[in-house]
Amino acid sequence: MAEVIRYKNYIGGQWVESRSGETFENRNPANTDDVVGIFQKSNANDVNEAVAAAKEAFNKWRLVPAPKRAELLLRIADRVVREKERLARDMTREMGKVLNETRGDVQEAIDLGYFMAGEGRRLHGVTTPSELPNKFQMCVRQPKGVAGMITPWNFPVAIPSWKMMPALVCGNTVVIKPATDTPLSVCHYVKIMEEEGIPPGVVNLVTGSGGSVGMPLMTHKDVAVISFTGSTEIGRKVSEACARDFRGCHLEMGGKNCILVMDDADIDLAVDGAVWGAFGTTGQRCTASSRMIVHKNVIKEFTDKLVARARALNVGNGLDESVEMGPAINESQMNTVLEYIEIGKKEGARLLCGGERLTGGDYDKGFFTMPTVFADVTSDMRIFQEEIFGSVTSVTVCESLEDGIDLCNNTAYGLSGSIYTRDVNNAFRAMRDIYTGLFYVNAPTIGAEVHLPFGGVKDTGNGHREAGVAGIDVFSEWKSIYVDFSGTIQRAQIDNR
Ligand code: UN1
Repeated sequence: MAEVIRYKNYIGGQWVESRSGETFENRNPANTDDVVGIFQKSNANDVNEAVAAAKEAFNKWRLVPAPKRAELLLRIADRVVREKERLARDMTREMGKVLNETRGDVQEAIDLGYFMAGEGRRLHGVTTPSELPNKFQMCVRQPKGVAGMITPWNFPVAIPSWKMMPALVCGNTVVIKPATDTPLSVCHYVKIMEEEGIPPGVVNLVTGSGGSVGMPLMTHKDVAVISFTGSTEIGRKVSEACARDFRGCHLEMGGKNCILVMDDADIDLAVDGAVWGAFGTTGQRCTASSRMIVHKNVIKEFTDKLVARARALNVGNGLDESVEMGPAINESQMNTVLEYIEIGKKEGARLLCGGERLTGGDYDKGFFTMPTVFADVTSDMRIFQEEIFGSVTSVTVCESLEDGIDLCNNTAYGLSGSIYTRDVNNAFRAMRDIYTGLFYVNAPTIGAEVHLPFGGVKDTGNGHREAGVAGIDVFSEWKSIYVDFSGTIQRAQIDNR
């Protein structure tokens, strides 16, 4: 057996052990015999050191011209291109999703790196005339300072890149706490940044739990902004912790995303989308298609085809290229999924396929659940309302477009939605009336690209977006600058009236 590597924190340009003297082990969710690595079980002392290093580094980094900062991001992205396969393989080992998807995850970090590198030569603000003579005015973006990041396990490098790249290009310094289930990908990413020349203290990495690392980070007086992706339950705590000190706070939380299938849709295409949207990443995306709202005229055909496809999915270790769906991230997540399946059955939903843990042979070494489809799901059921984050989807009948739109909107969340239809009128009504931050026509609810804003409404977010130019807003403050070159006192709103 290969020796298990011990990974360290990265603070002030040094790889260091935690002050706690403790570590934790991380295992492959598809094969728990495979130890992915040993990581630092950090605490508030480590966070304090990382924030102090970031605060000091900010003094210089903020003055590096943005196009120069961008050149470094470009080099990092180029390097990630060269390391893509290694990063993807290790990500499959630590997270479980299949290789093609981890390659996509790494690609998303590359795309975002390139995009933000381009933004370094823009970082546009508005220049606008004054109401007074001989006066000039403009808006510039200023970095906020130390940016704290708490990232999830389902996109181990893509989501860290969505936060780190815009923060860095704006001139902020970073302290990142990756998910306890997936610290390895961020360790690799930060190592690449170090090797490509990120100055000491500009990026700091502290591994460990939400309670011991996340909490001290989000309550630290020297942290200017927190960017968090995770559950709505934890997001509420982050929001409260930041609110006390008016700390900037960007939250990206749960989803209960719908695919609305109309009776004029290409049903085979809709089924393709449903299978990918529901079972891609084992359903562990905030954008996963967890509710199919299907017109009564086509519900039988759609459901029969969906179930046949779900039953045929090849579930297993994502390192095997023929596998289509990997395991749940850990035992507790698997148990949550199995509990929701029991809840669905008790509520009277009809289980059409799946519904159990996969066992026997290699399955016993991982946390595998079957692709599961429930029918006869109604809007009062918990499996219709609550985010499951696993290989479970539900089918609900609708009578009409209006009824379908109402059902889609009947949730506390508002991340992603989709409609399958050939009728342009239906498509435009759904685009307008389904209340989400992302929307797709004739495609499932997953698959956002990095140059458009990503995020949601209602309990999914708190009004911010990441990725796209909008992602820069989280990490910069507007400063409006007025230059009066008249040589006289000029009173706005008074002297020109
Ligand atoms: C997530 O759902 O947790 O849009 C992130 C997508 C990916 C990112 C998803 N590009 O599905």
